[in-house]
Amino acid sequence: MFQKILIANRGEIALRVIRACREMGIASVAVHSTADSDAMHVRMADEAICIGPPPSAQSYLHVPAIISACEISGADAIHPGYGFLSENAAFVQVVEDHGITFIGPSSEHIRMMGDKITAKETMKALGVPCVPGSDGGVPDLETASRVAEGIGFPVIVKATAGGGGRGMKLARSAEDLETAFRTARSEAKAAFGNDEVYLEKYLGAPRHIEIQVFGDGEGNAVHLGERDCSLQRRHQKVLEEAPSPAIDPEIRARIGQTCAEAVARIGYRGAGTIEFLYENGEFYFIEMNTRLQVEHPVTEAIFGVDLVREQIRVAAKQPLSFAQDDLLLNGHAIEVRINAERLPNFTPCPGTVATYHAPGGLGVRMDSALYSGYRIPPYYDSLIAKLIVHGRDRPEALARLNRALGELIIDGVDSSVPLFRALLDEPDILRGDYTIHWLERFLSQALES
Ligand code: MV4
Repeated sequence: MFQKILIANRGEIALRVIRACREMGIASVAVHSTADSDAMHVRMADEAICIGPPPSAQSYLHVPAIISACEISGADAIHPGYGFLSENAAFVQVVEDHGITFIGPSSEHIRMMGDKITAKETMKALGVPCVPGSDGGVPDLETASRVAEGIGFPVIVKATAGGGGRGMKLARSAEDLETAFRTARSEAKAAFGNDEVYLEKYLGAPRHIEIQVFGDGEGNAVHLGERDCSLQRRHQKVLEEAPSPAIDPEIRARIGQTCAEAVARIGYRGAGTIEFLYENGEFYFIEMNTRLQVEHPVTEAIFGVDLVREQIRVAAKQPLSFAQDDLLLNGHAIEVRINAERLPNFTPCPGTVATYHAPGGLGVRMDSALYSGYRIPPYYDSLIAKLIVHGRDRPEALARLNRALGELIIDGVDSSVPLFRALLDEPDILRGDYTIHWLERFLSQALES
């Protein structure tokens, strides 16, 4: 097992990893920018090293600084958290070239899933159901037209280097295709330096359902059910829950087994998330994320596992501490992402938190790096807390969320908490009746009235 792990991240996810290290008897090293000298992850880790000025490109994304911090501290492994360098295959290669273990999948698997065309071809060959569309890349408008006529409009043009909603263009009919194709290509070229695009049938009102998988890198893998992440605004998730209100145990077992078998067959190591659109009872693969996700705590709550501990175990070549049959789904969990943002426009709202008081009690987990008097720097993501509630069933989890939001105090900065209180008044939310378009529609109606 590792002696010392460096955490190449900040905020609540850095604390999450430090906590797992401490329970495993592993020393932790925080890295931080000069803007984060007073951050909680710096205080909570066993050691801390300043790696650069505030901009991420010169600190949390600066590979030589992070490798140097590893060598200075003598850390034998790096946990990347989410975001930043977590899905950067070139970084993983550099880490391994320095004899340091990257806590995550191989650089080959990260690269494979980072290219969305390769990811889709791989998943299709492994028997994972995919959205109907082009076979691989679409080189020109003529090919795009032929593929679109074959699958029928509407179609969506996606950048192979994109993902997470970046580099997508919708064509509702044949008249839209030329513009969609050309703008998708030129935007992809500008954003990613890669203009390769592919085509898919556009699904009108799906849910976003993702399957949590975990591989040991030796050809064994399990699934931990799904999370429903349909409630999003501008491709930012707002509320996630597990299990999905739309999925029953038979459907879960079937898609879960398909996903676990797929990652087992490629020898995948660590935590992974296979994203699907789910419409009319069918799953359609869209992307795979090769990292721990922000919303992993809802899965931890219903399965009673520690996913970060498992990541560390398999990185150290230890076996998974559970088999598929050990994983029993218990109850219901909901996470809300609390951002330092001002409604109704979600304007980032950094500043000083005068008073912070976290909710507690049965079935309540607050993952946050906040404290009273903390100055939220303006340079990074606006996520300041994740509130995760667990109950025996969905109504109990909803009641607990409402109760916990009532206990929470964040004074001094605006936050997205009022949005969650409003959501808990919506019959559709209480019934679990929503698609990927529900939240944007709700917000535009709220602004009208
Ligand atoms: C789609 C789609 C409809 N049809 N693909 C957006 C993020 C990226 N991961 C994939 N996305 C979509 N792909 C097809 N063939 C609709 C979306 C989409 C979406 C997906 C998940 C959650 C929220 C979304 C909001 C708008 C569009």
